[in-house]
Amino acid sequence: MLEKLDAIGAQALKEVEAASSLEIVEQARIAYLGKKGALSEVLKGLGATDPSERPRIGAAANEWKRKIEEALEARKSGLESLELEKRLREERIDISLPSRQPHKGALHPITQVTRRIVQTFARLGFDVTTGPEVETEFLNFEAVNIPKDHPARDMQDTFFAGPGVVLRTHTSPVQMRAMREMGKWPVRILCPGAVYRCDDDATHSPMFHQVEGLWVDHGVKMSHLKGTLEFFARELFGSGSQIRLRPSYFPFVEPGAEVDVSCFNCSTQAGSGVVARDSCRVCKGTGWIEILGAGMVHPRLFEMAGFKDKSLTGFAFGMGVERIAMLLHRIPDLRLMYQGDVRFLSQFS
Ligand code: 2U9
Repeated sequence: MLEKLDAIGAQALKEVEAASSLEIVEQARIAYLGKKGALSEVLKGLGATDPSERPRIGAAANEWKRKIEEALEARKSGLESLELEKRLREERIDISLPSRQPHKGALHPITQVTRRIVQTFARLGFDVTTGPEVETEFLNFEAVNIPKDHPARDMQDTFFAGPGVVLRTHTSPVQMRAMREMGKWPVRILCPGAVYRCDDDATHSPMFHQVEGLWVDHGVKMSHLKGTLEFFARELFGSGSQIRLRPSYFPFVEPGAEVDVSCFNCSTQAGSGVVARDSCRVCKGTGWIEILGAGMVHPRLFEMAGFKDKSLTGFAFGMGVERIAMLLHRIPDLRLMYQGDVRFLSQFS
C-alpha cells in the first residue's frame, strides 16, 4: 500500500506541476483529494492491512495529502499571478493618450443672431420686451392698423387658435401692448420672438423669428431712423456698409420703406470685393440686399395706444432673423435651421 501511495503522490505532484489552467488544478484536486479521489480509494483498503502497519500508512497518506495541497495552492497562486500579469499587459490603459473631446453644445444660430441684433440695439438704449405668442386677433391686426378687410390681412396667412385668437403673425402686438402698459414716453423697445404664418416652402417656414424695434418720443425724425439703421447695418455687415431706403407700404408706418444694405459679399466699398458684382450670389448682381422694413409710426397707432399728445412721433422697424442669419452665414436653405441636423448645427459652436 505504501508503494501505491508513493506512486499516486508522485503522479499527483507531476500533474499539478503541469496544470496549465486553474480548471485543471481544480480537477486534479478533486481527482486526488476528493471524496472519491485516488488517495481515498487507496485508503479504502486500509482495513485489510496488518494493524501494526496502519499508523505508518495513515501518516504517509496524510503527508502526501499535505504535499499535494501545498502543490495545488502553489500552482493555483502561480497561475493566478500569471493571469493577473496577462490582464495588466493586455488591459493596460495608455494614460498618455489625449482625452476624448467633450461634445460642445452651442446656441442655435437663430439664437446667436437674435442676441447679436438685440445687443447692437441695446447699445443705443433699446430695452427688450416680450409678449404672448398666442395673441388676440384685435391686437395682432386692428390695434396695429390692419382692419378686417385690409390687404395685409391675407398677406399674413394666419393660424387661428380659436375665435378672435391667433398665433401672432409678427411681434408688433408686443410693441402695442408695451405702449399701452407704459402709457408714457419715451418708448425705446425691441421685441424679438417667434411668429407664425401659414407658409411652408423652401424660403418660408410656418414658424420664424422677428425682431421689431420702436422709438417714440418728442422730435423723433426719419433721420434718426436712418442713423439707427446705418449703425445696425455696420455692426452686423461690416463698417463699410451703406444702407438705402426704398418707399414701401406697411399698415403700421407712414411713410414706410424697405431697407437695403450694400452687398457685403461683392461690394468694394464694403471692404470685401472678393467676388465680382455680376456673379455675386448674395445680391444677384444688384449690389444691394434687402434686410428689413421700417418707417415712421402711423398716427393711428398712437391713438390705439392712448397716446393723446399729437406732437409725439416715432420710428419702427422689423426684420426676419432667419433672413439675417442666412445672409450672415450663407445658409442656402431655410429648412436647415429647423431639421436639428448636428452636421449643420455644429458649424455654429
Ligand atoms: C408698432 C408700431 C410700428 C413694425 C414694422 C416692419 C416695418 C416690417 C417685416 C420685415 C420682414 C416683418 O419679418 S418680416 O416679415 N416688418 O417691415 N415692421 S415697421 O412697425 C410697428 C410695429 C408696432 C406699435
